[in-house]
Amino acid sequence: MNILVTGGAGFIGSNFINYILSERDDVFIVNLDKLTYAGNLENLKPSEGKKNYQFVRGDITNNELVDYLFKKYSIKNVINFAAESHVDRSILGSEVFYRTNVIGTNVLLEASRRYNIDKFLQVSTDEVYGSLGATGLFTEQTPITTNSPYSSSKAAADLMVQAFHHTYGLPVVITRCSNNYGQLQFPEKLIPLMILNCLKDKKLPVYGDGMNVRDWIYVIDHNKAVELVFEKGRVGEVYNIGASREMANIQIVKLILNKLGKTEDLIEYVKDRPGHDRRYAIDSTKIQTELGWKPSFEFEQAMEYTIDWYLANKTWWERIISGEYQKYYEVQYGNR
Ligand code: NAD
Ligand code: TDX
Repeated sequence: MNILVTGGAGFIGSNFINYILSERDDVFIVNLDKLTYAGNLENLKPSEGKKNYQFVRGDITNNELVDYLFKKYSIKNVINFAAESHVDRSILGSEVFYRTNVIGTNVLLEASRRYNIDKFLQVSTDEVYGSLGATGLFTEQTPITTNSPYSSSKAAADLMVQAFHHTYGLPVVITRCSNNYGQLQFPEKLIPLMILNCLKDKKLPVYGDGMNVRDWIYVIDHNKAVELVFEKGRVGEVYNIGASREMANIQIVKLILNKLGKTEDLIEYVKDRPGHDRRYAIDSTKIQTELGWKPSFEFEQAMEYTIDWYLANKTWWERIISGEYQKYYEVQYGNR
């Protein structure tokens, strides 16, 4: 089975490819990734050199390239991870978010239609459902309500994917997952950012009152769910993915401080993120009852692996933070 995986050099996509290729030899994966600031080929060391793996550097918005790859590799399946993925960056500048997340998805859908593919899986997010109050959960029926340029670009892509199913009969499935954590996550996101700042005794910038809630899932659990939906999900359907682990941001920060033996003086409450969604929480009953998925990693344990991974892989993150990321950090947080 030939699968075009896009964005496979990023956090979730590289964990996906490494996981799939360590488990299966009935797939041939072409990884199309632009290698933006977030893409890192080092993430794919375990897969490099495998005969059923091919990396291609390129942009999903490039029609000619995408067409060429579908033809050359007889692509019959697409799993679209490629995206601009960071909410704060979308607030600083939205254009590239719409270009990659919307136009890029359109290019992939058009090629999928031309080549009459068997399955198109769109990797989406719970952020398309907007924000919850103190109670309630997002189900697949929750109306789309987006608040950031990032989430609106992901929602636009989801609607387009569904339109291609309704109009052209393209065999699509969509997954909407909650916040991921784990090895290889770019240190602009909450958990790796706080781990690295702690290790360097830098202030920990907590937005607003620190009481915004996210529902955390270990990246491998997300990827196993993506694999299952890809294999067995009903065409045209949306599947929520989440591990029912709601945490206020400040609880996450204190857990990291505690594990690294640092004190709470490092915490600094900073100006809130504009339009900051208050709470996300996923109801994953559908994937559990229909496809038999359930998360297998326990939160405290998987957070422990994650923190240990950053401790053991200093050269990985030092190389990252010495480059482009440093400029972004200064714009976002000043010289803290
Ligand atoms: P990431 O930012 O770590 O990786 C994104 C990858 O896409 C990078 O390798 C980058 O080089 C590549 N890319 C960006 N623009 C591209 C383009 N125009 N053409 C080709 N490649 C391009 O993101 P991530 O956290 O791994 O997220 C992967 C997907 O999962 C995204 O679609 C995101 O919306 C979704 N998602 C993420 C989370 C999360 O918590 N991180 C949760 C739910 C859903
Ligand atoms: O420095 C920070 N301080 C802080 O308080 C950062 C980077 C974040 N936060 C807060 C904002 C959020 O409430 O932590 C929470 C998590 O923030 P992010 O890691 O930026 O994730 P979030 O905005 O929730 O979006 C993530 O989950 C859904 C991913 O980045 C998206 O790609 C995914 O779709």
